[in-house]
Amino acid sequence: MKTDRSTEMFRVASQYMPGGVNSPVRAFKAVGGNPIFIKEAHGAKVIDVDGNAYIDYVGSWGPLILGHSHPQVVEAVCSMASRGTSFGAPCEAEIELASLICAAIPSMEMVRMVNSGTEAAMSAVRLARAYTGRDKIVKFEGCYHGHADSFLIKAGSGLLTSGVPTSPGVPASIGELTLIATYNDLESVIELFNEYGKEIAAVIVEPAAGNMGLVIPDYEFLDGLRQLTLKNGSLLIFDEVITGFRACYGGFQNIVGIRPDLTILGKIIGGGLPVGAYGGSREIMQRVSPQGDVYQAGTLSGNPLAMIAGVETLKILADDDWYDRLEVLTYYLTGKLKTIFENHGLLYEINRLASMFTVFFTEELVENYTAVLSCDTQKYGAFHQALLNEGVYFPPAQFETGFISCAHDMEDVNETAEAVDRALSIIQG
Ligand code: KE4
Repeated sequence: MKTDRSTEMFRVASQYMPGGVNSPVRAFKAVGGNPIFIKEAHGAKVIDVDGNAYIDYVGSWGPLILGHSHPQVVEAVCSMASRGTSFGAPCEAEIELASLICAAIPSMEMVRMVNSGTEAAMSAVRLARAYTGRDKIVKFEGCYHGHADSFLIKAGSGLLTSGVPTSPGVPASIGELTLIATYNDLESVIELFNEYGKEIAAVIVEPAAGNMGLVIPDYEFLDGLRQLTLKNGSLLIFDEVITGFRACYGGFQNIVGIRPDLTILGKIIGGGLPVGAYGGSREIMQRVSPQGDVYQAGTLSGNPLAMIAGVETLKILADDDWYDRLEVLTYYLTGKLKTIFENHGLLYEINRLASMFTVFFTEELVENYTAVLSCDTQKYGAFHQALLNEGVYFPPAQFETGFISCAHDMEDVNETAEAVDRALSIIQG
């Protein structure tokens, strides 16, 4: 692929923005080479500034479950924009989106809209601390809940990719309030509750972990968290920023049948525009200002463009058998990839859940953080670069999740499989 314009843009961007990007994982540091600059995107494809088209499995890191530039979403956003982009006052679209979310996720009796998953996660933790009168939280190695100080302790996603799971700049006094446990290891949580039980405000967890690459939860682990928090008067927070409306029309909680006290959403509910949300029981949520005393605010929270994009996206997802189609297509893709990797002598692990998947460059079963760390990230980098040159855009980091959209079809999947076969031949030499 000729990518001269991307290379030049990256050079200029790097003069104005740290690392030439506005979010670290986009910089391709984990896979080598320069990031491609995207000019436009339609359906399952992105097109870079040099005119190269790629089958896209990043999907803007999850929001684009319908595919890029869905006509109904674009039309709704353009129509709204012609009537205003932000009012700093209530609008009907907020009610529409809030009611759709609460109807789809029964544990969310009330919801507050914010502008990112980070903002939703930090607000939910503040609310849990106020509601319980406690300060400590439990999070899991390799899970990522955005970049608020409390979460940048042994975090996943870009921190894991950069090899700095705990970020500088987080005061020790804050870090000490975040207790770390091991994903899918209930015993590691029991030990923390035995020592700090009555100090723990909340356990925050990705019910299916997407920031180590995709790690599937053990049901007993999730159910154990629910029992432990109930027993100790702590809240259980499900971070469904990735899984919300991705695994089904609602939360992953709808599938596992576990009712958390608070849920965090983002990505899909904004249809590709900046959004986040947190919600839970009426009893807990009524503590949020101005109804209650727990302060949280935002200039663009509930802005009509993100709301209308989210409403349109959820309405489309609700009225068809999209989730069945996504499941079948993802099953088909990962089955073909498994065979192709084996044909190249690579017995790699491929985790799949609904329309999420990760090819782990390790032969170990990947059920926890330790197994994730056994991945050959160098080889993943070479694979990513070779695949990009074959016109397929996988996540530019081993510790991220790939996404299939409603716009992908069998032709895309077959083209992808052929491209993977060629890329493996190239890197295997
Ligand atoms: P944002 O602040 O990026 O909207 O959401 C933070 C967040 C919270 N919780 C979960 C489970 C998340 O996955 C995220 C953000 N996801 C990453 C990708 N794994 C966003 C991509 C990026 O950081 O550029």
